[in-house]
Amino acid sequence: ERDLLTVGEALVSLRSSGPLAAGGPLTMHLAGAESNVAIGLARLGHRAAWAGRVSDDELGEFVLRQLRAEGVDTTDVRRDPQRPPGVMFLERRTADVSRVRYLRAGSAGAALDVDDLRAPLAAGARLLHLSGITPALSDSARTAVAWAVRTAAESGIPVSLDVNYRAGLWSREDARATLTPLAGYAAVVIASTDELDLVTEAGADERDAAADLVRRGVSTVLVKLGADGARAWTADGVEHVPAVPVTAVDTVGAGDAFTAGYLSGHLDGLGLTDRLRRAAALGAFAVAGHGDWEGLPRRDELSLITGSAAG
Ligand code: KDG
Repeated sequence: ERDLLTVGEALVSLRSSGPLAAGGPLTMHLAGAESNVAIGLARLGHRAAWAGRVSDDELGEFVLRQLRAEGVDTTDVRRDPQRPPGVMFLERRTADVSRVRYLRAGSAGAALDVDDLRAPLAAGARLLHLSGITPALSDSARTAVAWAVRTAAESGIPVSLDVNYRAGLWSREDARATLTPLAGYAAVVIASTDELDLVTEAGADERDAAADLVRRGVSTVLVKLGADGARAWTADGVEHVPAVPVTAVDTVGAGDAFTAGYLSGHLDGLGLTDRLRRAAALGAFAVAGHGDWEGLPRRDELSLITGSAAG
């Protein structure tokens, strides 16, 4: 059985080391919040599958080859001969400021629909991971995510939902209307502090938002605090984990790494404290290296970053 099934859009990310308007070399990478999580888990030895649509061209082939090279199961990926790849530019505008520009409207990945998900859901998994990016991509993707969440809940597959609000894709009002009901089906909800009001009607106060989610059946609410670590809210109370101090060179992908570490700990049967420590360790690996996922550890590397005793 698969440990993790995740679904979303994988993107071709073109990274610049300076302002895009000035041109200059771009390097090509695989990006995508859910595929980042799948890679994080596969690196740690879990059986992780990613499902979605890719373009039926060289760029779709690039996406698949990257995932396969990382040991991610791509059996259920569909190739769409009609639609282009989803592309993003990641522009390093200054040393501290990066900007994202998407060319993904009408992409293969955005055309995801329920039929794409029947086989992977039927195959089963110990966890289903989704992000709030996918339902922002199209009506059919929104329907597909809602269907997957309900189907998983009915089959007893715990769902984790990372809010991952992307202002370039939809308004906060639309995100809230879609994500608040979905969150009620999730076992784990992951959000940064400024995303909590998108999964509850209880407002932006962290304690109130977490309490509302727990009341609605969510087991664990993970609130990401960046350099301050994270807090986990459960029916038993709240627990804080500090970030592991490292020299940060690139924070993109840190949230996905955090999620992968947490879910890895869950799959390994660790208690909450050790799950959080593994999450913090993976977040540290992600920020300490360039790229969304390239710096993530194999299992034997977990102890390279101090504080990550959760190996
Ligand atoms: O979490 C990192 C992602 O933001 C990046 O890989 C691209 O999935 C992506 C998105 O839609 O922004």
